[in-house]
Amino acid sequence: MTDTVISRVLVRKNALSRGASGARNKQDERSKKEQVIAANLDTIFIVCGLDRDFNLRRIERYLTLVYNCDLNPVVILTKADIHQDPEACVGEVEAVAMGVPVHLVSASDDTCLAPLEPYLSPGRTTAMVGSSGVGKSTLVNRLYGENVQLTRSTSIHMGKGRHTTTTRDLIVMPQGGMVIDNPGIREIAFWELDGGIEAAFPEIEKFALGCRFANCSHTHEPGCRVIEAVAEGEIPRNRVENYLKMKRELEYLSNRRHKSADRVEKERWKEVALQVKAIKKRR
Ligand SMILES: Nc1nc2c(ncn2[C@@H]2O[C@H](COP(=O)(O)OP(=O)(O)OP(=O)(O)O)[C@@H](O)[C@H]2O)c(=O)[nH]1
Ligand SMILES: [Mg+2]
Ligand SMILES: [Zn+2]
Repeated sequence: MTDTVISRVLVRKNALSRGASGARNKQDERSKKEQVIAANLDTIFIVCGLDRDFNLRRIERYLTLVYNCDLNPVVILTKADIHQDPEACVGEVEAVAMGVPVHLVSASDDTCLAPLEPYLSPGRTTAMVGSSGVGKSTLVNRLYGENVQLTRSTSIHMGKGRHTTTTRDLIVMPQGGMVIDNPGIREIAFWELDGGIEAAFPEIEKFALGCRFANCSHTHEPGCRVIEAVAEGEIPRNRVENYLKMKRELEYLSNRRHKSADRVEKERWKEVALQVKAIKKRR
């Protein structure tokens, strides 16, 4: 144990939250528990490897999560050295992450780190999220200039598919800023419903304004501008599918939470009614 004294607790300005993990396929359980990954953040690095990890739909999901928490995402594509055309991947990500900075990181090139320096300036806090093995800790070490975090290559005795980072670590960087290295995220469960979908899919929201029905579900309705846009190749079909899937999921979560809030309220009044009855009886 180290001798550490908490001298002051800062007010939480913002937080990156997700639904509690470990409740796979149990939406009900998951929707009851919030897991705060980190708080008081300036930037979220969504770290993806340009290997089998590369997946635009997953990036859209991360963006929705980050926007739901009203935070600023930056996409970091690692392992550019093992991809034949990393620039093409940057283009693909930029097409689904409108206006979000996208940076390439390659093990064989240190100049790629320079564009990341502004995120590390004094007073700034950046949290890293991404699957296990994408190179979050490797990136922390390279930015730090020293091996402060254990990485998969330095822990050779570890079995495949295991998480190398198992704790959430806040690292004060030599640049003056702070970086939070996280264990790999296996499942991006949502917690908040707060405009993330609209922010992550601005062009779909714009097309939706042209739908005939205000409550159009963009699945079968006549006069649906979104369905039209897909047919005309203006939006990729799988992007719309992902959008609809996440929208349903978030609405389900929100409904569930509101329903349980209603139930709590009802039970409270039931309790009050019983007390009133008891008082009346005593008289
Ligand atoms: N070729 C190549 N390999 C990389 C790069 N970045 C990281 N790696 C390798 O990817 C493996 C995983 O890196 P880590 O930094 O441990 O990954 P992590 O994201 O921290 O993983 P968890 O802690 O399990 O979440 C290691 O073997 C790294 O050497 C890169 O840019 N290029
Ligand atoms: Mg790690
Ligand atoms: Zn529609």
